[in-house]
Amino acid sequence: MLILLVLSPLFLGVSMQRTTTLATRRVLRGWFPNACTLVICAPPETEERDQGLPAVQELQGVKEDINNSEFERLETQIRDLQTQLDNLKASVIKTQQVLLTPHGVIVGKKIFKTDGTRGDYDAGRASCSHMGSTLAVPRDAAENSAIQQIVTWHNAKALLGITDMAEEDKFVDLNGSVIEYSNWAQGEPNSKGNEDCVEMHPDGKWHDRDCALDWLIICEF
Ligand SMILES: [Ca+2]
Ligand SMILES: [Ca+2]
Repeated sequence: MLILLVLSPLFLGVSMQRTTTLATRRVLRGWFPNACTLVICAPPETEERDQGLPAVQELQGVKEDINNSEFERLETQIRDLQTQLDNLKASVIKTQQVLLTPHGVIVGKKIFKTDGTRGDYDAGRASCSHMGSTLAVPRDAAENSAIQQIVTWHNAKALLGITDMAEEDKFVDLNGSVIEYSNWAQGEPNSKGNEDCVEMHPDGKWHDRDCALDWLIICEF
């Protein structure tokens, strides 16, 4: 009886602590089989859980508040970054326009440019690719006119990014798509010999020619 009186505060203390684990209680019960009457004084397991629920909900609410706050902060950061990116893009385009003048021509969203490089079809493709661009392909009269300006300045004939290498008389761009705009000179294309490439003359007209010839290389950006 004396032992039980001495141990009572211990068991009561243990039962009142939420951090006491079920495993700990099982061990204590194993040590003192008769102490079950004391342990039963502790709140039943279900009662403990019920009392704990409001605290968990409160914590969950705090967690959600933090998450929402973090989400809003990230949203604001993304918007700021998007604005900075848009400004940077506009700045780059403007810089290109300045740097290209008077060596390039801007038409719509396209820029046609040459650095005076000359070469055949393979060299021309490689040269433009080296600058992160492709051979010029006029898609309409305005673009054709823009390229013609450059051709006239250089008083040369320029290579276009158009061929009928894959299928005779089927002229495609560098992506393999059949061209929808053309400005052939009278009698062209006539595929004399082996003419699978296209050149532009100073008058803006197109001629199919041998791809091994030497042309002014104009790239588009
Ligand atoms: Ca041909
Ligand atoms: Ca021809």
